Amino acid sequence: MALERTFSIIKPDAVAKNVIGAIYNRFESAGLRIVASKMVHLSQEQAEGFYAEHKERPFFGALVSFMTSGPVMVQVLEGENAVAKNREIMGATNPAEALAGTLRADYAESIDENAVHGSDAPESAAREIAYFFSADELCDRTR
Ligand code: IDP
Repeated sequence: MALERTFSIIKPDAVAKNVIGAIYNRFESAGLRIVASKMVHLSQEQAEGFYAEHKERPFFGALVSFMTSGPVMVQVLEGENAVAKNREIMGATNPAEALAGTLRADYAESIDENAVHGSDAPESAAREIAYFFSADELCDRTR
């Protein structure tokens, strides 16, 4: 299995609930290593650019407004099968459909405010990592 990197956001609702550490613990317990991390308060331009693929969706305005409503934690996670593993830890987009024990089942209130983001494929992971981090901010933790 290949060592992979994925991009993750702890969204404003989960930051406000003060569960950053609890969520990091889930990542680490599942064998994912944090290789870059920072707290940012997204500008409208940053949020719109990040979610550009959803520009035509009816929920786009609400999504951008939510994502800029408070600070988020952005991080790069590394491990075997990191993209799929993080999606599994997160649970379904709609917390009402998320399996018990997933982050969204435990920390999200609704599909609009669903606690975490995680890349859905290695290609989007590479794009999303580069959107927030320069190459020299990514640490080597393989040794
Ligand atoms: P994902 O975050 O599980 O990958 P996406 O389909 O990529 O889900 O959607 C991105 C984000 O847009 C979701 O996490 C959620 O916050 C929001 N979203 C998606 N679908 C809906 C919807 O039907 N209503 C409101 N918000 C939605």
